[in-house]
Amino acid sequence: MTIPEPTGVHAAWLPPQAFLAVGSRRVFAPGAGVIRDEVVHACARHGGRLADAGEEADLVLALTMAEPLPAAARAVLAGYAGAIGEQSYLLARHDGVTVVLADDPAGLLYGFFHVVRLGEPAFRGPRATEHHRPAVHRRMLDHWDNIDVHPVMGQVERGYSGGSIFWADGAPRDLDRVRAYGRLLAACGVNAVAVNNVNVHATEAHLLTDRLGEVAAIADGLRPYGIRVHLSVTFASPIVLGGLATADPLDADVRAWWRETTEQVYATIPDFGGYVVKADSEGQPGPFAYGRSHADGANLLADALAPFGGVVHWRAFVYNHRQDWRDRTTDRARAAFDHFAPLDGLFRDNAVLQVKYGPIDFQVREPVSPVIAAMPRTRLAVELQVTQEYTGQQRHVCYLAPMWSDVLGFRFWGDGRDVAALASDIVAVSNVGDDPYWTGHPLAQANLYAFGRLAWNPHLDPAAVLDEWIDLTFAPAGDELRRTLHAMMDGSWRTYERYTAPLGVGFMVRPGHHYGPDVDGYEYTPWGTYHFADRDGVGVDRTRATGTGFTGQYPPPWSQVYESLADCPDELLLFFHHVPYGHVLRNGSTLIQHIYDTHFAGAEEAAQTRLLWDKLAGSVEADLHARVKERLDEQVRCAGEWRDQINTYFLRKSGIPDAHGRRIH
Ligand code: GCW
Repeated sequence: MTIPEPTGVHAAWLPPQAFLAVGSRRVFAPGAGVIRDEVVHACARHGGRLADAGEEADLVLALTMAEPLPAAARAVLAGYAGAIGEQSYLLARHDGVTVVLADDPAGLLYGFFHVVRLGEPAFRGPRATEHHRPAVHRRMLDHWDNIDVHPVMGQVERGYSGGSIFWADGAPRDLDRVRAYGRLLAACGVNAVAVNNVNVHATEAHLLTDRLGEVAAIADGLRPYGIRVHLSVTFASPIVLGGLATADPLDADVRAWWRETTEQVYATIPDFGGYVVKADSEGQPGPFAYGRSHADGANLLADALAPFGGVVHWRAFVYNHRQDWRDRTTDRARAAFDHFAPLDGLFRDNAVLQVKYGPIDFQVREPVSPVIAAMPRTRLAVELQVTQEYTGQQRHVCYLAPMWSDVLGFRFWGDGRDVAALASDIVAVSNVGDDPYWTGHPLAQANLYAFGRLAWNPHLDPAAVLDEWIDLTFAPAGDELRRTLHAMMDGSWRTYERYTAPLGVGFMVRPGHHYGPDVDGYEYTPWGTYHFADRDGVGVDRTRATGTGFTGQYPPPWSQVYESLADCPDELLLFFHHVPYGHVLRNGSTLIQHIYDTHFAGAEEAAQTRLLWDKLAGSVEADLHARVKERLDEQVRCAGEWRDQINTYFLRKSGIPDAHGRRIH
């Protein structure tokens, strides 16, 4: 097989130069497959070569069961007591040889890319044996791709990188791009992909049956990279595709239909991963129509998948999107917990409840969803959003790894277990499309890379992950480029937070497309995303004492911390409390002054970011520089718009002037 390097498509974090250290060595890589191809390719470019058995090598990449193993590898294995395990690898230096050993091809592939990432240092000095294994078994990207171009959402729902890499003009695309994607994902540790939108429209429903061949082709493209394919299905499939009168999960014909259909799927794709389901959510069909629970719904599919080792990812994003804004007792933040916590223990082992990281919807700042703490007897997936729906839509620089690191490292209790430890899968909505840079904004590639790396090891430092990405993508990256990219990206999530909705209150975006400011855009709509600003204050009272009681969904100490106006962290204040403008924050500023200050500062930071990039003209590739520059121009414009709309809105509401007398309109 050749290395997929589609023409006209940016190499992202796998440019030829990133393979210099490996490709200039003598490499012993027995066995056919992707790794051997990679080594041959890299060596042809950089002057190294494949070593034969018995020959001296600088790098050994071998499965533990390979025969014969070179002496260095045998020594490393003999010196290591434990088992290596699935998807895992040992890395060591012995007698001047760098050794990677794994029990399975996936583990070896991850080990190979680890050596690529390390570059020259992988071949220097001694290195005691390191055992690398992923924190969670499944690290998955969900595509919200449609086959058809949806009249409102386009081809990729919430996609900001062009069309789908899987389909164009209603038909499957050439697989080269898919293979290149698989290669990039393997290099950052992702091992599962759901290929289509969770809002399953009429055409896409057929991927489960008569268009299954298209899914099989994608699976063929991704399989060599250790990636399994999953499919979003509509809960109404028995009706829509099977001609049955019902989709009732307890109906015998419905159960038989899913069983037989799933058998066909596995007959076509033996390593198929499973189904993803958005049910009873934003208009999608689900078990409620039949008076059944979401456990009934999920278990129906889990039972059909179980004989083949498949899983169903059942999304917990269930809420009333037709609520009356006048009704202050309904709180969208409560919905997932209210629906699902009572069902803990009722889901099958191969049903994975997929929970968005926050209780509302991928906002720039939310508390961690209390559902994650409430379901100890249920397998959970934590869902992140790499596509920047609410974080600048890949027009703004917004490096999200610091946010994900906070979320995955959050501890509900004092016992050391963090969110990552509670999750069996880590999932995110992909930000990739058929754009030549993959992600629209070239710097948004870093989010995709960082997602994979943090899903592999949630405790990695986001700045160190950024360094990895810089070193690979811009190999060889000079100090100035590295410093500048850190200055632009490390704090970019907080910068975005500063110029958009304040202190966890969320939304304030234009309804529909969700880009740019519109403070009251959602205030009198049925969507449940309100800020309740009036002349005296702003924020949502979610306390047990006087509000919606959402704070009670957290275990102590958080149920108390969030309940208390004095103890609630500033950055989440307006998520949990309705607060007067004169309220003094823990940082010493009044609420209103904090709003003004952060919005002036955030917009200014965006302008500084653009200046930093301007200075890099000539030191990065011209097209890439121009693409980022064009996006930064828009970010600066948009950040100014946010600053002015938010500050003006609150000045007019409160009548309280800015202490520094800056211009507010
Ligand atoms: O954030 C919202 C998006 C919808 C999306 C939904 C979901 C796929 O605005 O476009 O639908 O979340 O997560 O299901």
